[in-house]
Amino acid sequence: MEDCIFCKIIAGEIPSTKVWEDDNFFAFKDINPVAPVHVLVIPKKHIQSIADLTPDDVAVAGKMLYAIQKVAQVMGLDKDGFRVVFNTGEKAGQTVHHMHAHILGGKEMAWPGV
Ligand code: D5M
Repeated sequence: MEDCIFCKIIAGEIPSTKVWEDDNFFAFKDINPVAPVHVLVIPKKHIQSIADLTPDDVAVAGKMLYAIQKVAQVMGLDKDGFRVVFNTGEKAGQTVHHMHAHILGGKEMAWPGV
């Protein structure tokens, strides 16, 4: 999608630190990390947010969880644990309107964290 920074990252038009990719997803380091490991996983299809999913997106949404598992393994987080965050909409603090999962790890985390 035009003017979407994450679509431009997928297309290689904006540089990123890629950590993993397959046919449907792209994962790269967050530019403003809030944990020792902070990676974003995005679908290559432009979907604005969880709130915008349609029935046609159900397969990609399910595959995204499995992609998150793969990225957590690549980043060495699968043994100690990791947190997955989908900020969805303005009040949740979503600033980039291309659905993305934050994978956070490499430290002890408190809960609840809202
Ligand atoms: O999170 C959007 C996240 O996207 C935020 O943590 C910064 C990150 N971001 C924005 N631009 C870039 C680029 N160019 N590279 C890497 N990371 C980036 P949200 O959940 O929407 O608040």
